Amino acid sequence: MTNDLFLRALRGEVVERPPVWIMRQAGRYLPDFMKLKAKYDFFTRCRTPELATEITVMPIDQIGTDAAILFSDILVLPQAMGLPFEMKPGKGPFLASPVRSKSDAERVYVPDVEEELDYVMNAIRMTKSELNGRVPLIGFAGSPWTIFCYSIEGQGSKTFNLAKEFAFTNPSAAHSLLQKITDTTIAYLRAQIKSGVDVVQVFDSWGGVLSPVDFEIFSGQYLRQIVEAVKDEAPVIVFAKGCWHALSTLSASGASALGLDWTIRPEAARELAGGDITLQGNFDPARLYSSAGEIKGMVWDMIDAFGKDRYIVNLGHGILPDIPVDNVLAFVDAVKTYPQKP
Ligand code: 1CP
Repeated sequence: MTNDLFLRALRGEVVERPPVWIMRQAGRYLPDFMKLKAKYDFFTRCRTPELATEITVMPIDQIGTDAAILFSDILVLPQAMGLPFEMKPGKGPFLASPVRSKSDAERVYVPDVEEELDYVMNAIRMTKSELNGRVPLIGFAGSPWTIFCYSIEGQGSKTFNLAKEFAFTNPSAAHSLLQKITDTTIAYLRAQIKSGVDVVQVFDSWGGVLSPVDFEIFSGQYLRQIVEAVKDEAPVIVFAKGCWHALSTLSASGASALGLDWTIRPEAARELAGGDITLQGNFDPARLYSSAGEIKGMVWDMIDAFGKDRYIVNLGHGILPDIPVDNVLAFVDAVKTYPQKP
């Protein structure tokens, strides 16, 4: 690997500077991505290895991040489990017949992921060959709770109250569905690793809608099953947005790193997560609207606060679609020019 900074930071080694990548870097704001988006619908971009590869490698060539993340979506997994999600342009995921009853949940099945999601594996192999060892490739999946949220709700939501209602009033059906999603996710991440990804990240984008007690019941235990099953095959990063209360339990899960959103101070996150684990984050995505000079100052302060070791610079959530490319370059450049302290 020509640039293995990201892998070394995940192992907790002393590094010359922290690595940087950006959640959702493989889409959204790059003009060349917009051109492909105008030509091909979302799942065509995911299912065509040439397109997924081109989009994945784009930020490596144009932005210079230290890791690539495969262009795909967390919802390809429930699609393979019999939930035919569509992507509505400008709106996001949509499932015409969401899971609303025990019998709906029973119809969801554990597929053969290597067969059903072979296009993901083909995209990984093609991307690895195109990257040619320049930077590591990150594979990913949604957390069982987050996939459950979309499967019940059928679309995005600010609160996911329908998903919570289902979980709280049908706990046994909810747990059997969460377990099927967990089993599929483990097989899926293992298949991604076998196809060549160097690291995997699990996105619990909606763990933060749960109370700390319910998080443990409906999300934490499934996240831990995944980490346990995968950690000996590749480093695992767990990003549980809005779940600072779970940092200490997640830190004991065997994950190599924990992702953080922007609402927590670096010092507090270090204290909650404990000594050895690598932390990743947590620049407010909207702070990329600031000037290049301000971005640089804030990034340097952030690295000072986390410390340059056991740390991966990232945003606290996905990049916003209208961030000017020059500001993204300023963010990455700030990390690369971070002054070494004696
Ligand atoms: O046509 C388009 O381009 C639609 C926009 C888009 C893109 C570029 C969606 C729809 N998904 C993606 C790609 C994607 N999604 C990646 C690829 C890598 C990258 O861009 O860097 C990744 C890692 C995801 C993960 C994802 N999808 C998450 C977890 C991360 C997060 O942001 O919290 C979630 C929650 C989704 C669901 C999803 N897919 C797309 C949208 C608009 C949404 C969110 C819907 C909502 O508001 O709830």
